[in-house]
Amino acid sequence: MHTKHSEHLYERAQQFMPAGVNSPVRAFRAVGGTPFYVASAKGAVLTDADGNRYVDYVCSWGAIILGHSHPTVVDAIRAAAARGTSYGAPHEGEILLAEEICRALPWVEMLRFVNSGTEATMSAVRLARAATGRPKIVKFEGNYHGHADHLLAKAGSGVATFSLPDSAGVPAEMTQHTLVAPYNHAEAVEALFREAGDQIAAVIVEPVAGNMGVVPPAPGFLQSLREVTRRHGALLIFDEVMTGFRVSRQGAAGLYGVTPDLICLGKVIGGGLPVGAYGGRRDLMQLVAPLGSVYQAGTLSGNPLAMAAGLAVLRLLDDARYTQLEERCAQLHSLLQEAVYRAGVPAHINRVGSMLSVFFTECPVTDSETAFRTDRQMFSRVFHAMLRRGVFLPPSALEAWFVSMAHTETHIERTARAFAAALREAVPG
Ligand code: HOZ
Repeated sequence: MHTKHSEHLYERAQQFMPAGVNSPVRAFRAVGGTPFYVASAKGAVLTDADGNRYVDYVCSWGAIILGHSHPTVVDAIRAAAARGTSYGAPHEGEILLAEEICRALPWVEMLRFVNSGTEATMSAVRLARAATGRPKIVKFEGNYHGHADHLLAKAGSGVATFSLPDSAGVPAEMTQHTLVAPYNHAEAVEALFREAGDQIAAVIVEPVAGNMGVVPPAPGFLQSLREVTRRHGALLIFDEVMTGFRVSRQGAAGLYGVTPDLICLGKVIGGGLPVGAYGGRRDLMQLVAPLGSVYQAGTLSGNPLAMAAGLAVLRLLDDARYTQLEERCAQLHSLLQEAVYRAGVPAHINRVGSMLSVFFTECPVTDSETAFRTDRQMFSRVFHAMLRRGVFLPPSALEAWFVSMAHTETHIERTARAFAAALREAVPG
């Protein structure tokens, strides 16, 4: 396997960008080795600068659901670009995407487009604080809501991957109003509300955790959050940046039948272009400037290319496609399960729809404590053994694998064969 060109690009990149990347996990520090540099992507396959091809389970961290370079999406972006790449003024494309999202998620009565998931969660929290007149928020250990100061407390994703306490540069005052509970522990949330209920503006949660690997909500957990927030006059915010339009057309809220007050979206709704959105109840969204006094703005918000790409994707996401995706992922799940069983390797596979994680551990993974106790060195060995066999997994044990609608049975079977061989190679001794 030739890696000369990627290695050279990595050398160059490190001179100009920290660790040669624009987002930490991409640098492979959690698994070791040198990241490859992507030359192109089509369907389920990435091609690197040396011409190596990989079946892709990163899928732009979930943003790519139809597969890379889907012709309808590429045409939509091309057509939009010909009409101008950014206006800083309203345009019909924003309305079309907003209508499509609100039709699919009826509890989203109004929304505001932003440029990333980080902006969406940051703005939703500001709105919740303004609506309730309360300062505190509750978040969960191992949930990651982007890199806003007040949300970097016991965060998942890169923060957890590198075992960072949180982040340098965040004064303690910034997180003084952030209360943290263990994920899936409803009684811990009750206790926080008993202590400070009249100070809590909102509970923000990944309804399916995807940033400590995939951890599904325990039965009744989301319902309990709905109930406790209502009882105390606080808001419930679902961070569905990963799960929105991915775990079902109605995201996790639809899948589990729990309606939040506010929702944060990103990834899939931008069709692979930078986008985010926050939305929900009309009375809350009417507090956003210029209707209300909650200030939030952005030059590239509602960008015409991102709107066009997102709309093209959402219009193609019909029930038949979700059913097929579910079948593919169930097939992948059972083949991976069979491989770990045959290899006699202790492992637990968590899956919700097209998000899954293989944890090398004896115990079921239900929260950050159990996720952080898994064998990450084993994961790193499997990661590299898979890479050598042409399969690209997320370069961290604490991230989700994403499957797209372009993954065929052949890709899945090939992945399973590579996984079985990778396990044989990775088991010590
Ligand atoms: N922390 C992001 C996934 N949970 C990774 C984003 C990226 O590297 O693109």
